[in-house]
Amino acid sequence: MSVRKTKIFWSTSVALLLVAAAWLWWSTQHQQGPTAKRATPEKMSCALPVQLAASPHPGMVWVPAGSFELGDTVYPEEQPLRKTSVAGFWMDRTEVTNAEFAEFVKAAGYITEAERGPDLKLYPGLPADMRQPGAVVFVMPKDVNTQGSATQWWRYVAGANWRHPGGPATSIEAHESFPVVAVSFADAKAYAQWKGRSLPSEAQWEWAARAGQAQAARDHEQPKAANTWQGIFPVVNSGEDGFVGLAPVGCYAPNALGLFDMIGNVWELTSDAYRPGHGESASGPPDQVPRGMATVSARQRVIKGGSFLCSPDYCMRYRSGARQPQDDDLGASHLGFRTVLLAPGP
Ligand SMILES: [Ca+2]
Repeated sequence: MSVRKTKIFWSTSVALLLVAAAWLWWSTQHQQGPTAKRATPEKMSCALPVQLAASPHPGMVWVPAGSFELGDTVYPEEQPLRKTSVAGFWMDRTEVTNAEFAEFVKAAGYITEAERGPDLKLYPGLPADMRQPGAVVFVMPKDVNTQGSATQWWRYVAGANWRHPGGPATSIEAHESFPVVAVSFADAKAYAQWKGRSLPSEAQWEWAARAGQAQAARDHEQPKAANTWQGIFPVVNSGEDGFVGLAPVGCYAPNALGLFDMIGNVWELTSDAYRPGHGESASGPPDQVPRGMATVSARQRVIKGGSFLCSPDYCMRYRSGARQPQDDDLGASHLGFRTVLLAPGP
C-alpha cells in the first residue's frame, strides 16, 4: 500500500469510527430516557382533574380579558407583533375528543368533508387519487431529501377521515380520549354550533395559550410538558415525551388557566382567515395555494399551537405566537380543534 493510499485508508477509518461513535452516543442518550418510556405501551387515556361542581360550563375554563402583542419573532408569518385586546371568554380545557365528536355525529347525522370528498367543481385539475374522499396523513419516510418538499412525508390518503385517521386500515377504536383529527373548518364549525359555541379567533386562542402572561411568547425553547417531536424530523422520532404519535388529551400539565395541550399534540383551527403576517399589508385576499397539482384560490384559516410533528430542526412552531395556514376543506392527521363560548364569567 502506498503512503497516499495508507493515509486515505486511515483517514477513512477514523471518519467511519467517529460516525459510529456519534451514532452510538446518540442511541445511548435516547435509549436511557425515551426508549425506556416507550417500552411500555403509550397511554390510551389520561386522567383529567375533577372540575369544581359550581362551574357553569363543565369542561371549559374562563379566560379573563387582556391586552398583549399578537405574534412572535421566529418566522416571517408571525410578524410584525401587533397590539391586541380580547374580552373574557370560556374555552374547552382540552381539544375536542373522538368521543365528543362521535356524540355530535350521531346526534346531528353529520358527515365530514373528508368522508364526502372534495368539491370537484372547485378543483377541476385534481389528480385522480385526490378526487376520492380522503385526508392528508403524515407517513414517516425511510429516507428524506432535505432539499425536497413536504410531500415526502405528507400523503393524501383516500379513505382517511376522522373514523380512520391513518387511512381505511386504521381505526379510532379504544381511542375515545384522543383528539379528533382529519376534520375541516366546516366540520369544526358545525360541531361548535351544535354545542352553542364557536371556534376561537386567533387572538382568543393565542391569549388563552399564554394564560394571561403578556410576555410568555418570548420563550422559544421546545416545551418539555407537551407532545412534540424529539429526534431528527421526519425520520427519527424518539418519543422522549412519551408519545410518538398523537396523545390522548390532558396527558401533560395544564397551563396557568387550566388549559391542556394548547401547545403540541394537534394543531387547532381558529375562525380567522389566514393572511401571511400580522401587518397592514397582510389584509389582502388569501394567497393562491397549491392543492395537489392544481393551483386554486383556496380559503384558508389560521391554525395554532403546533403538533406532535413540531421539532426544533424543522418546524419550531410549538409556541403560542406560531401560526400556519390550512385549507378550509382539507383534513389532516395532525389537525383538530377546541371551542369557545361567549358568556358571562364566573
Ligand atoms: Ca411526541
